[in-house]
Formats: sequence, C-alpha cells, structure tokens
Amino acid sequence: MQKVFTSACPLNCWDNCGFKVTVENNKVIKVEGDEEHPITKGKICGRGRMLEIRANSSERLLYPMKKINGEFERISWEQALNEIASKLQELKVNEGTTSVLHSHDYANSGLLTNLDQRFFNAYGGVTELIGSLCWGAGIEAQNWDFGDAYSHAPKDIFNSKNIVIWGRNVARTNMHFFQMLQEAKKNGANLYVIDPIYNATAKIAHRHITVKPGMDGLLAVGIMKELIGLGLEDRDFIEHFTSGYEDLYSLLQSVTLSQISEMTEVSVEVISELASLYADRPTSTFFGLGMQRYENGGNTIRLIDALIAISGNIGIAGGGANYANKQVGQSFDVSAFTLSDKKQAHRQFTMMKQAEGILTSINPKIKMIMVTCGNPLTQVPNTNEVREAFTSVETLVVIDQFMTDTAILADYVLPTTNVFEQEDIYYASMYHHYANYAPKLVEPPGEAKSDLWIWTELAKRLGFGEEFACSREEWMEMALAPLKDKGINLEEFKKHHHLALPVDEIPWEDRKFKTPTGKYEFTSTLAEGRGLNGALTLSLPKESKWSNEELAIKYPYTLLTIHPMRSNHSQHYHILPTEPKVKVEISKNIAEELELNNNEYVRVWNDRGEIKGYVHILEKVHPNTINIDEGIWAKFGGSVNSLTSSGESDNGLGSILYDCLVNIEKVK
Ligand SMILES: Nc1nc2c(c(=O)[nH]1)N[C@H]1C(S)=C(S)[C@@H](COP(=O)(O)OP(=O)(O)OC[C@H]3O[C@@H](n4cnc5c(=O)[nH]c(N)nc54)[C@H](O)[C@@H]3O)O[C@H]1N2
Ligand SMILES: Nc1nc2c(c(=O)[nH]1)N[C@H]1C(S)=C(S)[C@@H](COP(=O)(O)OP(=O)(O)OC[C@H]3O[C@@H](n4cnc5c(=O)[nH]c(N)nc54)[C@H](O)[C@@H]3O)O[C@H]1N2
Ligand code: SF4
Ligand SMILES: [Mo]
Repeated sequence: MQKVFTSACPLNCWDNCGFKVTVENNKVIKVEGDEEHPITKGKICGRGRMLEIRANSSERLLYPMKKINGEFERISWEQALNEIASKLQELKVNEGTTSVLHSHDYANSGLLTNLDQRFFNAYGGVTELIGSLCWGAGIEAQNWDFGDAYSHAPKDIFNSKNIVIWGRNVARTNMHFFQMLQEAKKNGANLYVIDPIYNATAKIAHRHITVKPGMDGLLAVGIMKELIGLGLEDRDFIEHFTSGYEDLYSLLQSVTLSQISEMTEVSVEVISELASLYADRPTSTFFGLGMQRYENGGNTIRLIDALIAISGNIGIAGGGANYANKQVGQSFDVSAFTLSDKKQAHRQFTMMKQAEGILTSINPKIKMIMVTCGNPLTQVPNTNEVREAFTSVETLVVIDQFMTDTAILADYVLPTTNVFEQEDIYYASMYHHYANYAPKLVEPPGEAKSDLWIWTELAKRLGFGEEFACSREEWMEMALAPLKDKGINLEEFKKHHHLALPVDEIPWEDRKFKTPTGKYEFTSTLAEGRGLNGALTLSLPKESKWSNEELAIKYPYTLLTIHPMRSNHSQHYHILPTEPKVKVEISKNIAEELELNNNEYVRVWNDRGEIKGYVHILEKVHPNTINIDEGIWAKFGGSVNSLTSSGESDNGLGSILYDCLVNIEKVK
C-alpha cells in the first residue's frame, strides 16, 4: 500500500524545501513538494525529485569495504569498526590525536550532522578544517561590517522599489526566490542583474549589466563616487550609525571614474544609472556567492555593503545587504553537542589548503583522514594536489552513499544512510527561516548505517561510549532547548513539519550592530584588533591582467566554474538519464578569435592542470570569459578543479575558485 509522508530536502541549497514522499513496501517511490510549506509551496527542483533515484540506485554502497591489494573487499561492520578504532587508538597513543584529519563539507543540512564534532572532540581533538569553499570570504566580510551576516525575510522583497541581483544565479540555484522575483516584478519593482553571464535571471530583468569577473568591488566604488558626487548619500545614517566614513571617502578620491570604467569594463553611464537606482530607496541587494570566490572577495563584499550603507538601504523594509542568514542556524544550540572542553589538542587547516596542509604537516604528520559529507577529489581546488595528499596518508576512511572520486581512493569505505532512512531536522542559514522535520520513512538498504551510528560505535570502542548514549530524539531536543520558551520543540515539529524560527525579519532595524563599536564599520575594528588591515581597499583578483600581466598573456581568459543546473555539486551527475559531458561555455569573442565552433572538442589548461570538453558559444557573456560547470566526476571528464587554485581570500576564510586564468585550444 502507498502512503505519503511529509519530509524535507537535505541538500546544501538556498531553498531548504519541504517534501511529500510516497512510500510503498519500504521503498521511496516518489519525491514531490509539500504544498503546505510556507516558502517552497509544493514546488521542488529536479535535484530534490532525483533523491528517489539516488535512494534506490543500484550503485548505492551497501556494505563496509576494505581495500586489500588494490581491490575493495566486503568486510563486516565489526571488523571495519574494530580496525578503524584500533588505528585511531594507536595514533592517539603514538602520534597524537591531531595526526587525524577530519575532512568534510556541508552536504547534509541535518541538525544531527553536527555531532561529528562531538566525536572528534571526545577523541581528544583532531586536525580540523576552517573557512569555507562556498561563502567564507563574504561571511567574514559581513562580520567585519555588521558583526554578522543576516538577510531579510523572503516576503520583504515586496517592499522593494528596486531589486539588485548581484552575482546570484537565482533561476538555477534558488528557485523559490526566482518565483518571488517574478511576482515582485509584476507588482512594479525594478529588477537589475549584475553578472558576467546572461543567465535565466538576467533574462527576466529590466536591465542586465555584465562586469569583468572579480571587479565588482571597484564597480561599487564607482557607484559610491557618483552617489556622493550627486549628494544622494544618506547623511543621517552615515553620521549616527557608522564609523570610518572618512577612510572610505578618501579611498573614493584615490581613483577616477574613467579608471574604474576601464577596469570593470562597465560604462560610466551605467555606473551613474546604478547610483540613481541605489539612491531611489528602498533598494534591496541580493548577493550571490560566486563573486566572492576571488582573492579580493572579502573586500568586494565589503565595498558593496558600503554602497548599501551610504545609500541608506540598511535596516529598512525593502532594503538589505542579503548575503546569508546566519540567524537561522544560531537559533539552535549546536554547541551543546560539541563537548569542546574535551578537546585537548587541536590544529587547523583551511578548507582550501587542506591538501597542502596534509602534504607539509609535521609534529605530527597527518596519518589518517576521515571524510564525511564531502567529496574533496571533485570539489576542493587543485585536484592534482588533492589526489597526491589523499593518497599520501596511511589510512583514508570515507563515509558516503556512493563510490565517489574520493571514495575510490579510500582504505575503508563505510556506507551511510540518506534523509529518508533517518530522522532529523533540516535548516539552511542562507535564505528563509523555516526549519523542516523529516521522520525516518524506510529501512536503509544493505547494511548502510547513519553517520551518528558510526560515531556511536567507534566511541564505544574508544572508551567514551557514554558521550553518545542518547537517542536521536534526545539529541534533537538538546539542540532545540533555547527555542522551548517560544513554543518550538520536537513535538511541535512532528505535528507541523516545518516551523518558523524566531529571527529578525528586517535585520538591523534598530541600527544596533554587532561590531565592537556597535556601529556599521567602514573600517573594521574587529580586523584591526586581530592585527589585520581593517580599511577598505581597491584590491584586485589574483589572476588578472591588472595584477599579473605576464600570466594574463599566457592565460588570457577567466574561467568560472559555476554550480550545475541538474546536479547539487557532484551528487547527481551519475544518476542523470543521459551520461554527462564536459561543456565548455565560451564568450563570442573567444570563438571568433580562435575560430571555435559549437561542439568542437577543446582543451582548457593552465599551470595547474587541464580539462577537455565540448564548445558551447554563449552569445551574451562578458568578453574573454569561459565557464565549465563544477561537480563532474573523473569518469565523465572532470574534475574542473584540476584548474582552480587553492589560494585563500583576503580575509583568509574563503576560496578563490573563480580567480582563475586559463587558455583554450582545439584538440587536433
Ligand atoms: N542547481 C544547483 N543549485 C544550487 C547548488 C548546485 O550545485 N546546483 N549549490 C547550492 C550551493 S552549495 C550554493 S553555495 C549556492 C550558490 O548559489 P549562487 O551564488 O547563485 O551560484 P554560483 O554558481 O556560486 O555563482 C553564481 C553566479 O555568480 C556569477 N559570478 C561569478 N563571478 C562573478 C563576478 O566576479 N561578479 C559577478 N557579479 N558575478 C559573478 C556567475 O556568473 C553565476 O551566475 O547554490 C545552491 N544551489
Ligand atoms: N570549481 C568549483 N568548485 C566548487 C564550487 C564551485 O562553485 N566551483 N563550489 C563549492 C561549494 S559552494 C560547495 S558548498 C562545495 C560542496 O562540496 P561537497 O559538499 O564536497 O560536494 P557534494 O558533491 O555535495 O559532495 C558531498 C558528498 O557527501 C555525500 N553525503 C551526502 N549526505 C551525506 C551524509 O549524510 N553523510 C555522509 N557521510 N556523506 C554524505 C554525498 O554522497 C557526496 O558524495 O563545493 C565547492 N567546490
Ligand atoms: S535542492 Fe534546493 S530547490 Fe531543490 S528540492 Fe532541495 S532545497 Fe529545494
Ligand atoms: Mo555552497
């Protein structure tokens, strides 16, 4: 008999959708949208629907496996857990606990995923990853400016006169916001898109402005110059609620509009038009994450924040510097999980430089890596170095649902469960403020076990089993504790399936910022307190003709590697109905200069590596720009991260994945 249950999407995504899942004979047979979800309203994307195929795929990992003489062999859980635990124990005694690296990303947005930290802390503290490939530079930038990164509630968009989508590929990556944009436009809002690519969001905009990749901060400088030149800045806000304005003002005087126009490749007329747009309040800005994946990424976000601030668009209905919505995750008490007092040793690598960290580590050297919720071989920059690092250690343990490019390299592969096979609460600190409950619906296939079960069993063998002696329900209640007074608890989640978390719907409305001075800071005292330069600058991407002319002669084109339409990163390519191919999207001028035609086979390369694929000419993309969607597995021609750099953003916490020059030629 078929039965339909309310559930939730676990994928790392802006939208955090509610699901309706049809189950028959202990099998998920259909995944659809939950019409009662207040934001996602019954619509979901193909990545969500395809979770049915992922769940039932014949390629699911079913049993623990160990690599013996280069071949994977099935072993029992007992053997796998005993051997992994004794390796962990041996390293703890002989090398120190930081000889173990926990490599992860955020592929499962369930609350209980955070319990991995509890395991590694109770073990004694391992080498951890900090920063983020995804949004690290921008989060830190808004920490410096506002003291945190908060967004307006989705419905506030209907208060905006003007909406600027600055580098977010909304139609592809944030589908429910796309629907709201269409509605807002119908109600009369003016829609601008600033993006090097003429994407599906640009198609519905009143105006699409292309910019030289990595130059958005300079563009914001130009807009601010014009705004102040026309006397349109919000004097009251600047005088009463900000600090460091003089520093910003002198920075703006240090460059001319025509210099800015030349470097951003945006005309002075368009810069003036944008100044009028920002002065015509309320104007809301929605940042994407693509434009901060450059060496100057933190400064870029801070310059755009500054523009939003001086134009008086902060803390007002219909305004906002909408980048991330950290209030959502902050509603839970995840720190109750982590047992940070048990951590005796620690070492940190940034996510970007994990491979270099592994290869150069001493005292102790990294001997073991445990991978969860991530696929570093396809997703972490500089694949060739990542492969070298991950094959250099004595023991690599990968916990996953599929034999990914990373899992292939492992010594032990442990099969884990998915959203339908375990109970959890899902949330995303990216856009809206609803969290969704997902019950366990089916038994896992084969011998797959949840990550939490694996931590619990390893903990028992390592002598700290009592730290994991809770049920899933008890763990959830623990994280929900601070929400009790507001009537939010597990029982309510089970009853209503999704609940609004108590967040500010218009952040900074009281003009009290979380910075050290309590003001909006054009010059960051937080950064200065850490011995960094807190002032705004005119910094450039690392790889551009303005910063490295020699490199730009050898590699004249900027390579973007944006998020794929039909896959969440690397998670869906292998279950698509047709085998994926590497598509090399190029601007028209490149096609003309190199006489390249659609579907021709080309090689794209730089000093770090190369990738081959088929040409697709984009009519309306910024000149000298190439895009290859990220996430493609090695067996389908990937990874495009063979070309990207493991550099860190200016503030140290973000990736520079799109700060990448390449060349291209026809394969003979
Ligand atoms: N379909 C799909 N949706 C997803 C995901 C997925 O893998 N697939 N991943 C999810 C995750 S984890 C994330 S982080 C989000 C990311 O969501 P987005 O931020 O929307 O996506 P990105 O692909 O990171 O980059 C978006 C845009 O940045 C533009 N861009 C690149 N460089 C620049 C620049 O220098 N200036 C400007 N102005 N624009 C620039 C690109 O042209 C692209 O249109 O998407 C989430 N949603
Ligand atoms: N070139 C380039 N590289 C990029 C990006 C880009 O734009 N360009 N984007 C970056 C961004 S924004 C992000 S967020 C990262 C994403 O990087 P990752 O999170 O590493 O990417 P995914 O492909 O989502 O891989 C996650 C893996 O986790 C597994 N998984 C899913 N759920 C669970 C679970 O509950 N437990 C365990 N143990 N495993 C699970 C999946 O099966 C999958 O193999 O990639 C970054 N890399
Ligand atoms: S991937 Fe995003 S848009 Fe698609 S179903 Fe999941 S949360 Fe919704
Ligand atoms: Mo991301």
